[in-house]
Amino acid sequence: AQHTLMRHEGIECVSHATQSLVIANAGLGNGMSRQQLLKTVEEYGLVEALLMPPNKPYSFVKYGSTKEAKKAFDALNGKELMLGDSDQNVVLYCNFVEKVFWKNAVPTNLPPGLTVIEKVVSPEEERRMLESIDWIGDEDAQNAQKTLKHRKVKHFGYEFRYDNNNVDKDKPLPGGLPEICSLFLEKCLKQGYIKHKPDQLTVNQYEPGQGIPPHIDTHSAFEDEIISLSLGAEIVMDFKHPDGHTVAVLLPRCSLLVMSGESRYLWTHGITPRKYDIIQASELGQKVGTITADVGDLTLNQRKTRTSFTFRKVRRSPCNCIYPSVCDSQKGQQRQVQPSFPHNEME
Ligand code: AKG
Repeated sequence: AQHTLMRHEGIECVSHATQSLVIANAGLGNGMSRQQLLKTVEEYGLVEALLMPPNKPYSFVKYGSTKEAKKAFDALNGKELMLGDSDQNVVLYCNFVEKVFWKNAVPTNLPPGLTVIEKVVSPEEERRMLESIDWIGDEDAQNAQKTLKHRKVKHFGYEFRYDNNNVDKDKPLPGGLPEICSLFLEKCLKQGYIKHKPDQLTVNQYEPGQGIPPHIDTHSAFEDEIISLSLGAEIVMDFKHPDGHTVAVLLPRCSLLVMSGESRYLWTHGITPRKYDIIQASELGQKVGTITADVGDLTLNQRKTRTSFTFRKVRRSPCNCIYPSVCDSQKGQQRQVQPSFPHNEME
């Protein structure tokens, strides 16, 4: 049965011992981390390569010799293992393969107009900004704070309405943006990250397992340049072009995502609700950018509570961008080709 399963995946297993094994139930797709698997397979010999294809329930390991691979096969085939610190057990199944291979995706570029700037706030600024958001104090402020199915949300400056995906431009919220944001926004203007001072802020708080559906911020609601500050933890955000091309972008803690031009107007952005992100092991916690399918270097990163500050400028005249197929200003009330916020997001 194992052989058939592997054949379905285009993996040719052989019955004689070789230097390489495919290990089923030891993949990123079933919750195994690179660290755990490496520790397990290293017990039997020198590991020349460990390939973990994204979202697959198996991995490949190549040993320095057939003898080592055979030792690993004998020890690991049928072995029960606890996944990380979860209470879930898996049984590993091994097969020999002639060679380990996986087509590495071509390195992906960030969507045009998108930049991620690292360390835009210090840990001290991060702490103060997080403390400035009072999630429990003003439950009466129904307009400005909503518990959505997938995350906590609070609005400043103007309320973003998830029923019509727009803002009431004539009804600014009292108090404007929190004072602590002024300094930060001044810095963004001075450094040239943005050209216009935002007047609307949405603070989203995501617990592990939560996310935000893929969407394009309504063109008629906001100007170009939407920026999002990631506080508390890093996360992977998925961008998708209408032709289906997707790019996963790692947003490190204390980094600023700037979406402008094509990435703001044409690509959807969203966060898949899950507890782990697949990221490059060598970039853990330090580098920004796209996650290429370098299967020799992927691992799982456990999510933690992330709070994002998304700043936008309310648009006062219709949008005249060069992407009419996704522009509500240029299509009247017609339905958008790209999904906006699904209307069932509220509880
Ligand atoms: C939104 O509120 O529309 C977002 O896209 C939030 C993005 C983020 O959490 O960084």
